[in-house]
Amino acid sequence: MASLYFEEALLKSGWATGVRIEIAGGLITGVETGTRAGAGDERHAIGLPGMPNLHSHAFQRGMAGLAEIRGPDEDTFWTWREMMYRLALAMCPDDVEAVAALAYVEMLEAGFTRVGEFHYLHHDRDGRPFRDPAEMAGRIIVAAGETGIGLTLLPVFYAHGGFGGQSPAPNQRRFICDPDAFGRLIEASRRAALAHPRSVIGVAPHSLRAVTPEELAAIQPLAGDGPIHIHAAEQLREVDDCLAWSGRRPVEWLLEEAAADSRWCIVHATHMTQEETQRMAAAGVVAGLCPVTEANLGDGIFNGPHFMSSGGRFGIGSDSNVLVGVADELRQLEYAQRLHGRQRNVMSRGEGASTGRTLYEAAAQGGAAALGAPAAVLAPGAPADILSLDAANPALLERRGDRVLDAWIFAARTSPVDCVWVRGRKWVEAGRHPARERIVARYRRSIARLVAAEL
Ligand code: NGQ
Ligand code: ZN
Repeated sequence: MASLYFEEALLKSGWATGVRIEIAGGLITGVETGTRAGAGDERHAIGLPGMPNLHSHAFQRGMAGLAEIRGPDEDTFWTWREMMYRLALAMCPDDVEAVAALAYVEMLEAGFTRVGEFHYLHHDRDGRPFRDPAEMAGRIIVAAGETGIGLTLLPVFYAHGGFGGQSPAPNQRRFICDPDAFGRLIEASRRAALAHPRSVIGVAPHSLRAVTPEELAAIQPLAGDGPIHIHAAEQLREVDDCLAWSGRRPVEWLLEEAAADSRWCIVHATHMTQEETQRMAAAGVVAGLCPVTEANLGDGIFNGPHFMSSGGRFGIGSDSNVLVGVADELRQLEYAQRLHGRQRNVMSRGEGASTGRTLYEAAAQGGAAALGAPAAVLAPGAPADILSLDAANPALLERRGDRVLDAWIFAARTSPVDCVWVRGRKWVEAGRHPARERIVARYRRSIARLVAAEL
């Protein structure tokens, strides 16, 4: 048993001072407030629940910053995707493990304590399945285990290159399964995940572009009690193609035909009508918002005000991992809303409520739900997924309570994340992961080869 002492901490019931948190077996077993530190307590300034990262394609960290050069024609999401596919086609299992480990170190150092890995790079470079269908999934599991981040693995079902069962393109060959092969992949992934305790396995139909309604119905039960994630309505072209195919918009289609509910996470959900927004919120679907990537890819702006006023749930994801940061995602989310609506404090709960606090708590709750994980709160019975902030960071000086969150998210030049615990084990100290050096060195070898060969 260990105990942590925080001068102030954000508990389920709100901010408290003089907080002792007892931990045993990876869980929070006791929370005392208004108390002094005990002799053996490890002392910290500010305590927060760890943040779930509900949507990641870890391998894409390898191309971060490489797709910012203008091409011959208009640059779009679709031209970015061509470059992303070149990276995907170049990577061997060792590369995937090396790049994922770096991405997960960066996530932990940023304050993310669990990742939802939307994993679709299944097969060998020529498109042939590996002898072990979970060869690549296993590399994700090893990277998560090695770095300590909690894992919700979302093996992706991908069968088509466009709406209505179109054939996949040759450069999508590493992603493609039929429902039977996908069943074997899920089974093998479940076995491999036994190596990383408390990982959760869900199912991720890639998008309505990549699956038919029949396939969607066939794979859904493979999720068991786990979550179901899908990309939808990220780009206007996808909305138009979906309308042409079905007469309905992607989110509308998912709510009506797939009965998307609180087990579902719709990733992006960028382009929705007011009615879709309200219905998605009412259905309890979690919106998987990835504001930094959505800005980087030129996707559009989520209908934040209407979704929030309809009681919608959301979490944040670092998606392409072009830049990994808790504060970066939350700030970008709010700033896009401000620029769009020409207002301030758009995502705040209401008069007198801090925008930083509203964003942080909503994303922690929605993210945990979407990852099939226990609630992300500091309370007895919850996993001891915790982060501490450095109160000596200049941005945080003389800030207390909600103002700490506002300062971190909107005003800190350097990250104030100090220590990060996952299931009671400290994986980040003084802002650094202990294996960072070794993991960066391995990443450097992989990326040197990949850039020389393909990018
Ligand atoms: C992905 N990423 O699966 O990695 C997608 C791009 C697609 C984002 N949408 C590929 N951010 O949607 O076809
Ligand atoms: Zn994605």
